[in-house]
Amino acid sequence: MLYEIRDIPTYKNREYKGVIVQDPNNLILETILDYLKKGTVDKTGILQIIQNDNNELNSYVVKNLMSQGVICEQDLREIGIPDTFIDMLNRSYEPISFRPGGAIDRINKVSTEIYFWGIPSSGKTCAIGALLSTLSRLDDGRVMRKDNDCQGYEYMTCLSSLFNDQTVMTLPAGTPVTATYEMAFDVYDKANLYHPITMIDLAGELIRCMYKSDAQRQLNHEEEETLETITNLLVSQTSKNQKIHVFVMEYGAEERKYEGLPQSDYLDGAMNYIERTGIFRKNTDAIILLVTKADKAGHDMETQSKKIKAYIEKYYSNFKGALDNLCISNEINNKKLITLFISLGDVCFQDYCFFSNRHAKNVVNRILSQTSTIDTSRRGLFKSIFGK
Ligand SMILES: Nc1nc2c(ncn2[C@@H]2O[C@H](COP(=O)(O)OP(=O)(O)OP(=O)(O)O)[C@@H](O)[C@H]2O)c(=O)[nH]1
Ligand SMILES: [Mg+2]
Repeated sequence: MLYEIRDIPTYKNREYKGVIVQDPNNLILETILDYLKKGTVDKTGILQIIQNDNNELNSYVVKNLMSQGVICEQDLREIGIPDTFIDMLNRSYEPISFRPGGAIDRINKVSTEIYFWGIPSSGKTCAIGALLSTLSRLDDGRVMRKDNDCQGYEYMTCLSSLFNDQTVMTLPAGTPVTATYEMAFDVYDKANLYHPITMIDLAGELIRCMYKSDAQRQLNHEEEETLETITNLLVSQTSKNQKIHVFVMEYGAEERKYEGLPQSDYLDGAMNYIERTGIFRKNTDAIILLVTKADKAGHDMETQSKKIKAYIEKYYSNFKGALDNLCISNEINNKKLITLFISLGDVCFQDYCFFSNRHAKNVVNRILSQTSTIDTSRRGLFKSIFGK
């Protein structure tokens, strides 16, 4: 049963047993109720699934199982679900959806552009939220200033305030395929020295479009348009900006398949697609392999680090090897791929999170060490004009 439920796509409008699923939440719920009726699974079985992985079922399904009398609060308590998360089930919070941003045809800000690539639900938006939240609350004298005229200003502001250290909150919903958000800001090291940065959050569906395009499969009109937009952004002659590409890899998703293919095939597809645009050749400052959901690899960072290293070695050595080669052949970051990992803290029922910025702090510092700075002091201007 567990396998069958995992098989149902957890994102909208996808195929399941040859049918396009409009509402996967409901499909999962219906499947469980059907199994209960047939006796294929019982209450203990359901609780075991939740106990084995608190994120196997999402808040919608758990809430409905409760309202239908299949399980109750006490059952959840007994299998170790903290009260903070059980309390959330009693409130009517839905995952937050953002309005799709308007089209972006170019990045106007002179800045380091940071792109986040990864399959749907791999944790890109959450990772960006954790990074933005950390950046906006730096407590070491550095200050972040958001550009209020960028296309994704509202998105950036909402995301960074959503992730608040040591509080429980509801995570955002998936990014629609046509939505690309541009978030521009500066991080001031000192009054006159700052890092201008633009982060670009892409829908995971886009990576599927890249794969499909590579495999010469039919794209629908919406997909074609979105893919064209992003390709234009990447190859746009108007932007001479340096770029950082973050390949987001979800820990523990090696078996999850999208339209019959695993994460690695889509990541390969995206990498090949970007490589074909020629963008890696000259203006890439760094390629980062960011492993998300590190909490699934243990509690302390040392264990996580070890397990993640072994995980990449076991399931993604080809993909990592290809990224290593890109760094070597294009002389990116002294020919070195950067591998990092991140976790939001404690996540439960897929939608609730008790956020901690422990991991995000490391990632922020590493990213800032890779981005160029602008020095507007008199000495700095002198240096930039005369190169001394
Ligand atoms: N356990 C755990 N789960 C996480 C973490 N980060 C994200 N998730 C889960 O992954 C889900 C998807 O995260 P998103 O950030 O929306 O994924 P995305 O890559 O932006 O997905 P698309 O927008 O569809 O491409 C969240 O709703 C959480 O359930 C984490 O650090 N730990
Ligand atoms: Mg997203």
